[in-house]
Amino acid sequence: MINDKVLGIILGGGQGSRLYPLTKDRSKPAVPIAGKYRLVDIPISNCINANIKRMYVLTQFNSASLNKHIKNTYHFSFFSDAFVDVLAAEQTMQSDKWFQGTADAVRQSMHHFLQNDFEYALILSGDQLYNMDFQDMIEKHKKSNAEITIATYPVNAKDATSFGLLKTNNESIVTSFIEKPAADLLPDWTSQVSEDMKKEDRNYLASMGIYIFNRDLLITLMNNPNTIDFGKEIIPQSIKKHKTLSYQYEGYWTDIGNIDSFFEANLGLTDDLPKFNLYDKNKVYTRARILPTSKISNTILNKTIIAEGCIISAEKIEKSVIGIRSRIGKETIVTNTYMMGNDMYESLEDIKLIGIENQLGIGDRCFINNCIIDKNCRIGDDTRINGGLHLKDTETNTYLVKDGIVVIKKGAVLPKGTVI
Ligand code: ADQ
Ligand code: ADP
Repeated sequence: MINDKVLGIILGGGQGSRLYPLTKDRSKPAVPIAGKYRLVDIPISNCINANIKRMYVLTQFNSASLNKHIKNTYHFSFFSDAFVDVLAAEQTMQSDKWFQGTADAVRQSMHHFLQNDFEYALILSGDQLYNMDFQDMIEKHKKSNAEITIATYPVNAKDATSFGLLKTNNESIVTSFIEKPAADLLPDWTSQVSEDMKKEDRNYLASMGIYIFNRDLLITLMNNPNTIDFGKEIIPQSIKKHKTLSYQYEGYWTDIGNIDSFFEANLGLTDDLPKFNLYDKNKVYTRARILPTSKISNTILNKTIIAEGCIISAEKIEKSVIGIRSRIGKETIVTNTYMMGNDMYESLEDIKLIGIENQLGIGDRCFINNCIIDKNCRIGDDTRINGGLHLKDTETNTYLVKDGIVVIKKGAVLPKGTVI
């Protein structure tokens, strides 16, 4: 089968500064999403669903939670050659530098990749939410005899400047490419798109940052140490020399690279018909935890996702995602919030020792709106957090406000009666 010849390479993230403070203590691929998953589960699951079972996750720094998650989640049969390996920027005899960019990350890891038998490298971004059929993309790549294939997505003029844009000929072969053009250059970059896309004014063809490279070409390209990024150098320099196919995708796809888009993507899962469907025959894999079911008393729930192992006595939870092992106290109202949950339960003895008012989770009579609560937070009774654009961007030891969204930092303790 063709996909036995594919190696998945997941770009797990640079400094992750756009997702700070969620990336303060963990690498970007380990950031929790959708109540029970990690960011890295999305590209890995897309690969597994396409029968691509050998993957590397490249990350700028190693974090205990990423390694633990990968180790505990992706164990394959003894008889299989499948694996998911994390490669963190490392010092070697050749290089003492962190990954300088996406191509540099791949270059510095080539010696690991080349230990495998593969014909195609599928290079993926680690911070996108989507469900794409890589099998079809690989088949089209092979059939067209391309050396590179770029997955592409029609976008509107407002979004177009944030992406690499390309133009193709009638055979979907890429003829020109520009990385994140200035707005005044946009009129030159419209493309032929389907009638449906035209109706939505999505007339620009954006690179999704998802690439297939033939093995030999990737080796050649990586031999040039002056190229740092795929978008800035490799792709623009390659299209004239190497046949590059555009593989157009029109399903749901979103970048979750900053706090605002991360928040929207999570809350979007609570829609009646979410654009990203977790209830699909294509599974999204994550760690199989042995957790009890959630226990809920006296709570009005509306458009809310609740993961396993929660103990909830709130008055109301609306348009929110409540992660594993969350605890929410009596008469509390939670709206438009992503609560990541907890890594552990506390015993009654623990709680007695630290004081009932300091236990994990959200206390009684709280009001929480427009908020991301990272793992293992302790939010005291009568706390009021009302996020929104009336709040200025700011940061304290326990929280950060970005674009009106209040992010409570991992492990933060908010004393009783805190007001934000
Ligand atoms: P960007 O997303 O802006 O544009 P970039 O910041 O290079 O590109 O990130 C691509 C992916 O690689 C992200 O998942 C990121 O986390 C990861 N990454 C970045 N630096 C890394 C490093 N040093 N080590 C490991 N991983 C790293 C790219 C393309 C555009 C395209 C968009 C689509 O350059 O042409 O339109 O993706 O989102
Ligand atoms: P997840 O359950 O989201 O996959 P992790 O595996 O990162 O999260 O974290 C759960 C882990 O937290 C447990 O496996 C355990 O090792 C660790 N843990 C358990 N008790 C505590 C504690 N009291 N403080 C911090 N971490 C703990």
